[in-house]
Amino acid sequence: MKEKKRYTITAALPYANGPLHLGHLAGAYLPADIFVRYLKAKGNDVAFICGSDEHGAAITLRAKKEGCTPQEIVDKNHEIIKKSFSNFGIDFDIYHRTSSKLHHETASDFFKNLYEKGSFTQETTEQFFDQEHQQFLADRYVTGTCPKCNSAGAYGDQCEKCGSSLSPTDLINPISTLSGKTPVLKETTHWFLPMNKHEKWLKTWIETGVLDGKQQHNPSEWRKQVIGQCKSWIDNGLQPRSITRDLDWGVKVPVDGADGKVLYVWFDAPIGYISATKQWAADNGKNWEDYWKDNNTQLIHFIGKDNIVFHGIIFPIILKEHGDFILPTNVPANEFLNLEGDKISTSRNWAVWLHEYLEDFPNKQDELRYVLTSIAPETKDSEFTWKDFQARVNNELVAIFGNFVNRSLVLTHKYFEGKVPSQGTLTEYDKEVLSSITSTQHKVYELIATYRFRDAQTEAMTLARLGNKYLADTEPWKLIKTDEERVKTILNISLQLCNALSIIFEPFLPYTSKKLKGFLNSNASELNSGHQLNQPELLFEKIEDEAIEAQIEKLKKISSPAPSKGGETTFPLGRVGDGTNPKAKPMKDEITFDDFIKMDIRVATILAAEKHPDADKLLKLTVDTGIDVRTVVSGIAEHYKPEDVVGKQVSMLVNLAPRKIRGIESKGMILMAENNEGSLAFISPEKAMDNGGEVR
Ligand code: B3M
Ligand code: ZN
Repeated sequence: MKEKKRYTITAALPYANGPLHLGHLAGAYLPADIFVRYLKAKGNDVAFICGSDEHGAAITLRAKKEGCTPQEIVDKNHEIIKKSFSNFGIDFDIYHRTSSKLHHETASDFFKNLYEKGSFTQETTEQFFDQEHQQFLADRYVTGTCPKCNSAGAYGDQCEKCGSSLSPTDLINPISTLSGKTPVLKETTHWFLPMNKHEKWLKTWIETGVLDGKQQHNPSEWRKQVIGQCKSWIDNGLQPRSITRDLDWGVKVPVDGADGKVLYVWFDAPIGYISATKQWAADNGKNWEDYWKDNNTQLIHFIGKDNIVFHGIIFPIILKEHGDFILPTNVPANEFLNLEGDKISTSRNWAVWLHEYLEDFPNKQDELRYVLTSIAPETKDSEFTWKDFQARVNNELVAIFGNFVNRSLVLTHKYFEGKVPSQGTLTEYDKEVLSSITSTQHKVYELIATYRFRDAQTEAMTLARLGNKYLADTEPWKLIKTDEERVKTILNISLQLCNALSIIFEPFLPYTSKKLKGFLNSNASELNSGHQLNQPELLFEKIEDEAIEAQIEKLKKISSPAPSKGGETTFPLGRVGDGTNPKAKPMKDEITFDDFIKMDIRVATILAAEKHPDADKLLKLTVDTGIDVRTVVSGIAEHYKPEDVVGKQVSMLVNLAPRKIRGIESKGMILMAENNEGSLAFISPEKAMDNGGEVR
């Protein structure tokens, strides 16, 4: 027998400043849960750790807005979030919280340990201060233009456009998002983690998996984008990072003279994994150190891509500086899930909230789990649409999985009083079907073990498909009149398949699996002949058009209009109509009319589009400009699929000197508008126009 292994599996601690939406589930929690259920099914020793991240400026700001204390905010949201997780079967061993005493002690001790070792530097610097709100501004609350890529709307800690790590003072034209005013610089003293000192070992560790001369992980098992992001951080040069803040909410800095200062939320939050493990161990008679300090334990962090640097670089530095702690063996980060053609935005309420989903679709958590895993953003951003949700539920869960199970059970009740018939003599086909049970399970587990949950679920579904095909091919309902023995064999095999489905689907669809085991009246790995089945019900119900239309309507109604559409909005950065979008880039230098008319802008139609063979971000477009048909290379591939742009009328700068872009000559430039979050839109004439029409 293979030796059972020990695993510490963490899922990013959600901020307790609002409820959970689809993107959260798809990003980190569902894959983590599938992985843990699989590990546990294999008999491993697993601690599945999560909790609420209850500190940080976002929470104090929310409290300010709602006129209550930060504690009230986190108390309320902690309960809502915890309930959503348990309602969706995300089966943590503990769901802890960072406002707990145990966490404050643990984080404080961690800081002290590093402080006494001299792992930090102390610096007095100037930081942005909002005079209207009389407070220092957290990095996220300063926005401005990125000094590296020049795009507007970069945050004080990071430009989401080019991924550069920034300091608020790097920003061009900084603005406080609290007051919308330009903040002033004021002196303050903080502790810094000199990340630059750690570049060397980090680089080796990330790139080769070698840590202190030993192979600690296998980088080929890490997702490319995770290694890529970490490497680019390191290659750009790591900077000392301040790990304390001027704030009165959080873990107090345990050093004399640090009044009014707390640990930076990203310093204490990952330590939350450790304090949660301590609590769980104390509650369950375990030793927490086995899960954090034993080299035989695998530590795996499930996160979204915006958290990569913290789990791939900063937390490992902190753990290694402390000493004795293990480092993660993998950080499976997901990309983002979009919703109905747009980024999920909590401020615009462009989201599907988990608790609301369950009100509208009671007991349909597995339907959502299924769809979210089918479209999991494992290697690139993906998109949830209600129509796709309906199609996957109706065409796959109902028509394939549910239908097969139902037919098998109903026929057994009809012909054999609900008792599993004997297997009899097997044909080659029967043997093939039976053997696919083991081979499918094997493939599914292999895919889960390598973090390919989407493929794993698709593979599991092949077994239900096979079952359907087997019944359609063998037609027991016809044979029953002439060959009852053969029907016994067919149904025995079908029921074995149903039973296997209940096992193989458990990590993905735990509620369905439980229901199916109930119909089969069994928890065993195989069904014996003579075994009595229970009366079945339908495993899945069809989702009607009206339910889907209602969801689409709801989304449109309750979400604030996108800023580009104008109107009243809850967008925190200023009202549309008063000309105060603080993320708008400063105006360029004045030009004359003669400068302007040098640009020849025309209406053009995109005739064909394909991905650039050598660049993910580029599309190669064939365009009718009314003057000619030509090729343009356009950096829109992250926003539009080739098939979505064909036929579009656009505005195009046609007299731009031709340039070679990644080996393809591009003549002209398609004009695009960009909104605050960096998504792009074509500048299309408001009605169909002749190609070649001038834009002036
Ligand atoms: N709360 C950020 C987030 O939810 C943060 C994760 C902490 S993990 C230690 O994206
Ligand atoms: Zn940038």
